[in-house]
Amino acid sequence: RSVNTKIVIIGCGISGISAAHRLVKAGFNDVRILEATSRSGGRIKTGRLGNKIVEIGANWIHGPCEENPVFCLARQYRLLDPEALTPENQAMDIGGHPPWTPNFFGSSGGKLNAEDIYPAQQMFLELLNESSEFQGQKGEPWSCVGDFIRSEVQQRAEEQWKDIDATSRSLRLCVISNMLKVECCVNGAHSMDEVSLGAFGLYKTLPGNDCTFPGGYEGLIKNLMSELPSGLVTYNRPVRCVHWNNTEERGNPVMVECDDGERIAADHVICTVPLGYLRKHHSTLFHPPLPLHKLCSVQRLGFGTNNKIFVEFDAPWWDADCEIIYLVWEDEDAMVDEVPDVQRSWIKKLFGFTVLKPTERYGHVLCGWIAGHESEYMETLSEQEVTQAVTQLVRRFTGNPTVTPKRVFRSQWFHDPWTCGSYTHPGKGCSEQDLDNMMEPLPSKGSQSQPLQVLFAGEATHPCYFSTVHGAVLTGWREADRLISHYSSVPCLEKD
Ligand code: 6YU
Repeated sequence: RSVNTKIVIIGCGISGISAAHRLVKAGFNDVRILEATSRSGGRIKTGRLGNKIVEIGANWIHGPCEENPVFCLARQYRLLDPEALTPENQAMDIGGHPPWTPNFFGSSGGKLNAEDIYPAQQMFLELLNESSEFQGQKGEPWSCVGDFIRSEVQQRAEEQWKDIDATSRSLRLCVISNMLKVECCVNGAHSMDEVSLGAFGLYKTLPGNDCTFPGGYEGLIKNLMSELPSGLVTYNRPVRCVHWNNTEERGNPVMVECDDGERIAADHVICTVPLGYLRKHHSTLFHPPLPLHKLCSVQRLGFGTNNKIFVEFDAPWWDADCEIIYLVWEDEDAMVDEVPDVQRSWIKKLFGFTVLKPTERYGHVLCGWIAGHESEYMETLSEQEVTQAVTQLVRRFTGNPTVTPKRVFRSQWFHDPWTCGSYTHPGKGCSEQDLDNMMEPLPSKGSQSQPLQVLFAGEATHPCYFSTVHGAVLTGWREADRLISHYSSVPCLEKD
């Protein structure tokens, strides 16, 4: 019944693929995906460091449980280690913070005593949980998570840490700076001062202890793609402009104009371009332009950068059971998550490393994490300059002047022209309404024109799982279902 309905999906990331999957299964047979690059997967991108598999983009299944579509698909395709499939793993409620075994190193060189660090970490985690409780209150009297955490730490330290000596107290405040930098990575934000306190609680976690894909995240993409009709995706075909409310093309309300000049008529377009791309190109990507309320939401939601720097060593300088390494700068007791002199000191923004496990599979490979403008600057440097900075950093924190990385490889998401950053966070002044506006189809409700001309999917359009792969999958399915139910409930609008 939907034979002649022309549907164009822009972007072959996981949300575009998920939408196509559902539409094809429901019987729509004129569905195509236009993808700017030569590959599928978008921000799911598996690469290699020597002969080791590394994730350049998405890393974990956050909250692998029955409700998580990525977990269910990965299980169906047999892409997971047995441990991730156990009921115990699915039931663990980690609240977004995996219980990794840490090592702490200080900038004066050498390991720090975990006992000296825990009180600060504990306080930080409590405050982070409290930050989620300001939902809908605009966060008053604080507008951002950074301000709230700083002011509360100051107050609580006076009460709870009054009997400790000045040096230990200063170290704890330096730990707070480190934790703020961790959160910048988690949120994909330059600073926690750019993350709305009132909207921080919008993000929801699922139960389950985060797991990885032993054969690479792209295995998920390959399996999904193999179930789509061949030729459904056109690669190297960037879309330049979506002409909606189009009166030129008789019968088809939308006309998609590609960079190479090709014009494709459609009844519906599902746009899945990343928020970073949308923020940069909205004025040329839509004609007529996006309605003002939608545009304001595109600007209010945040989209920052989080990059990885993989570093391989011949031998470990961390403990055998260590899963995460924190680097604490002992001159940062002002609770800062921004580096003042980016060009000279960008590396100070790197909070530390996660350890790639198991060792039998990966050898001694660390994944460094760096967010914000410092991360964007890092992208402009040569691989050699990055290697030099990382080498100096590790030598300083270990106090060992001979440690030398064997290989270094970093991601560059900000300069990826089709992504322009990493993922979405609730920017300052943002509310639930902004995410609702993001997913609202064009034309807006109440218009006399043909409905559902342009639909919006992609991680930035999920009301509570933005910034994740499972969020992206659900938005693709949501927009496919919107069209499926439109054609099943309004038969008079069918074109055949
Ligand atoms: C997750 C994880 N993870 C690390 C890093 C990154 C991301 N995420 P896509 O971009 O995939 O597809 C769009 C396509 O459109 C693309 O192919 C383009 O080429 C194409 N396109 C663009 N313009 C076009 C044009 N004009 N014409 C045609 N085509 C065009 N998610 O679940 N676990 O561990 C991580 C991580 C470094 C960069 C991640 C993770 C995010 C996911 O990768 C991402 O959401 C989805 O892949 C997006 O799919 P898509 O289809 O929407 O877009 C308050 C509070 C919040 C706290 N948040 C905490 C959550 C933690 C998030 N953590 C992420 C962490 C990591 C480490």
